[in-house]
Amino acid sequence: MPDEMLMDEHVYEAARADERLWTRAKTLGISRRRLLELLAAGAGAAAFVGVRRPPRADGAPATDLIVKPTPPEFFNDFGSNKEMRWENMYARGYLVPNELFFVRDHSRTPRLDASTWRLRVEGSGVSRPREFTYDEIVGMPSISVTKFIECAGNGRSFYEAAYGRRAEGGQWHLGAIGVAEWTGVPLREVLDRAGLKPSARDVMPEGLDELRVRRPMPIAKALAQDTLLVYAMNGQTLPPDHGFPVRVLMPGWIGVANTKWVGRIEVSEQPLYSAWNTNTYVLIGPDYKPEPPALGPALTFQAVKSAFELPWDGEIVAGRRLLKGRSWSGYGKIAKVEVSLDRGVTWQPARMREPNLAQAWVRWDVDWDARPGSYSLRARATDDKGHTQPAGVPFNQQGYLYWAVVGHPVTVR
Ligand SMILES: Nc1nc2c(c(=O)[nH]1)N[C@H]1C(S)=C(S)[C@@H](COP(=O)(O)O)O[C@H]1N2
Ligand SMILES: [Mo]
Repeated sequence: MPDEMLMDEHVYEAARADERLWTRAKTLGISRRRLLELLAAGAGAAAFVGVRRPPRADGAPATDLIVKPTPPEFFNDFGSNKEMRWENMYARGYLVPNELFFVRDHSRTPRLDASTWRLRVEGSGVSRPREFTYDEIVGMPSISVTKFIECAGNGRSFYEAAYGRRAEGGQWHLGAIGVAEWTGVPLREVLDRAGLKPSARDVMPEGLDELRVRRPMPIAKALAQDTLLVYAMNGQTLPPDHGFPVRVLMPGWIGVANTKWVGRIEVSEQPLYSAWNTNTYVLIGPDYKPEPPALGPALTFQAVKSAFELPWDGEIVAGRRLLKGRSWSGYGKIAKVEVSLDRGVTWQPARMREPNLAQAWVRWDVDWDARPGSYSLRARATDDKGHTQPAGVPFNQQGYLYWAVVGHPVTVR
C-alpha cells in the first residue's frame, strides 16, 4: 500500500486499520480475546476504528479500488495507485492506450451513472449558476487535444536515492505519466453559459469521489482554449478510473489539477483554497518558504523529464538495438535530448521522432551495441523554453517535481 497523503486518506486508513485496532482496543481496556469475539460477531475492523468504507453501489467488493484490470506485467501496484511499466511502451505508438494508462486515486474509483450525473456551476463569480446534464455537455462543440497527465509525485523515489531520506508518498519511479488524446468541451464555454463575471478570479472543480478532491486554478488557466471538460480518451468513452463521466484536463499542470469525476465547479471572486493547494501539492523543505495559508509554494506546471522504454532494474539480452525513450515538459515542446551510456561521463545527442507536441512528449532513440555488464543509463532533455534537466533538485517533504537526470539501472546478459 502507498503511504501517500497519510493524514486524510481512507486507503491509508484501511491499510493501517489492523494496527490501530489493537492500539485502540488496549486504550479501551478490551482484551485481545474479547476483541476477537467482537470481530467474529461481525463488528469489523474498519467499523471498530471508525473508518468509513461504504459498500460500493454497484455491488462490487468494497476492496476493489480500481475498476480496470491492472495486471502486474503492465503496472506496479501501489493499492489505489498503479504505475505504468515503461517497458510496455517500447513496441507501441505515440499514445498510451487506456488499458496501460497509470491510475492515481486518492481514495478509489466511484461508479457513476451518466444519466443521473449533473455538473453544477456556482459561486460569486457567475451570475447564472446552473446545472448541466451529460447530454448537454456532449451536445456542445468539442475539440480533441493530445496532452500528458502526470502526477506531481512522479519520480518521487529518487529523492531517497539522492538524499538517503524518503519523501512522503507513493515511491513511484517514472511511470506516473501518460499521453492520450482527450476529447471534450472547453471549460470556458461552460463557464460562459453560467454567466461568468469579469470579476471572477479562481475556479475550483470538485470530484464526486469520497474525498471530493478539488484543486483550485486561476481564472486565466480556466479560460485557456485547451483547458477542457473531457468525456473521451483515445477515442473511447472516458473509463471509470480516468474520471467517467467527465474530468478536467489542465494541460501542463500537475496531475491533481485534472479533477476526475467532476460534479461541481465553484467560481469565485475571491482566492480559493483547499487541502490540495495548501497542505499538499506545495513545496515544503529547507529551500522553500511558507506562503500562508499554504505551507509552501503551490505547484502549477510540471517540469522537464525523460524516461527509457526499458524495464526498471531488469535484464536485457546483449546485442545491437535501438535504445528508446521519451521526454516531456509542462512548459512546451522538447528542443533537445542527450543520452549517456557511461554514467554521465560522455553524452551524445538522441534522434527525436515526430510528432513532438507541446505538453505531451517526444520519442527519441540512439543506437546501442549493448555488451554484457551493468549500466546506469541517463537521458537529459531541454525544452523550448530553455529548461534543462539538472543534476539534482532540492529535497521537499512530499517528494514533488523530481526532474533531475535519473540513472536507469539495467543489466545486459
Ligand atoms: N476527483 C479526483 N480527481 C483526481 C484524483 C482523485 O483522487 N480524485 N487524483 C488526481 C491525481 S493526484 C492525478 S496524478 C490524476 C491521475 O489521473 P489518472 O488516474 O487518470 O491517470 O488525477 C487527479 N484527479
Ligand atoms: Mo497526482
